[in-house]
Amino acid sequence: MDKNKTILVVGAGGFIGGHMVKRFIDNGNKVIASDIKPKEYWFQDFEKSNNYYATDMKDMSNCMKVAKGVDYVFNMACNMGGMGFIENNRAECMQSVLINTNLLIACKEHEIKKYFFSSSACAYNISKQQNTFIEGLKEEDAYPADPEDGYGWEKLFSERMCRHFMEDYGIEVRIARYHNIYGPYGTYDGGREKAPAALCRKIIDAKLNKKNKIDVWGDGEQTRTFLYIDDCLEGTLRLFESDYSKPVNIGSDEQVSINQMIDIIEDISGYKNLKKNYQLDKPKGVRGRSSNNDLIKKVLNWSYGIDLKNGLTRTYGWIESEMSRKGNNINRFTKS
Ligand code: GKE
Repeated sequence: MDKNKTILVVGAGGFIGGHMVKRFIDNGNKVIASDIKPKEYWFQDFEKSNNYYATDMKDMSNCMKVAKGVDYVFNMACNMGGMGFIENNRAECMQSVLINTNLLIACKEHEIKKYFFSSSACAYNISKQQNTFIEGLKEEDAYPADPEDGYGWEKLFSERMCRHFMEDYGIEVRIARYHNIYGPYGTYDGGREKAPAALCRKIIDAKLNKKNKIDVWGDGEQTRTFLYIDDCLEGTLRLFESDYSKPVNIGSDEQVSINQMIDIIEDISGYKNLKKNYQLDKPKGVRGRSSNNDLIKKVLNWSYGIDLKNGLTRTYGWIESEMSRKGNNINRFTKS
């Protein structure tokens, strides 16, 4: 990334956005960071950061103000979380379309020439995800369209908004479909957490409080792949620097059941043979999901490198240190 470019990261107070801001600051870029959360609730704090805005980017006037004078825009912002959140907040999730649309209009008005949009595996047709251990989803599997209700439709619609702003106004867009990104400095409690962090938290809590059982949503046989944050960032920046403007998977193809992931986390914790209370009424999402990485390998000549055991070891260690430091009054936000 050219360090002379000024970069706007929207969603800078969140998990992936926070890591992205740090990466750009370390690279020497001037970073404009914005998030709807008040600054004290941002997941990471950037002492050296140049300019940040705690403002609602669903509002057009805020987009016009914050985007003025930047070279690149990274839209990492949406109201989202794991299945526990997106299944119960569909209208909220759909409103993220305002962020993407108003940001693209601001790019057009300010003649900003390059734009990244963080899409999601939830854009994929759910009928192709009804079994466990499915074939990896290829980019064309998003059509015919039948994405995750609410959140998935917003992502798919916003992908097309990006495409048409490129076709009609010449804004170079880059679009990644993220497959369940996890790692330190993410949410691990409070309802927005995804499975990797949630299950790390539950096992750490069981270990700290000498419990012999954890709650698991569904029957534990549902399968997923999970991508560690460092690979997510690397893939995103390589994609941004490439000349490929259609949606592309950024995910892992190391597909595991939730029960298998729990076994990995128990190995990491040393606290094993926990009983599992399977809560069949909890949000489950699709039965199976995995990323096919043929296209990203072809386009970028790159693939992820951190496997699930390695990524979970780092994530578990961070959550354990946070929980030990804060006791059980879990605070979802921390300073880097
Ligand atoms: N969140 C969570 N918490 N999930 C659990 C838990 C728990 O304590 N126990 C078991 N699970 C199961 C869920 O029922 C689901 O079947 C699976 O783990 C993964 O749940 P998840 O990580 O919350 O979210 P999903 O992979 O189903 O969907 C997420 O996909 C991402 C893109 O790959 C979405 O929620 C978005 O975060 C995003 O689109």
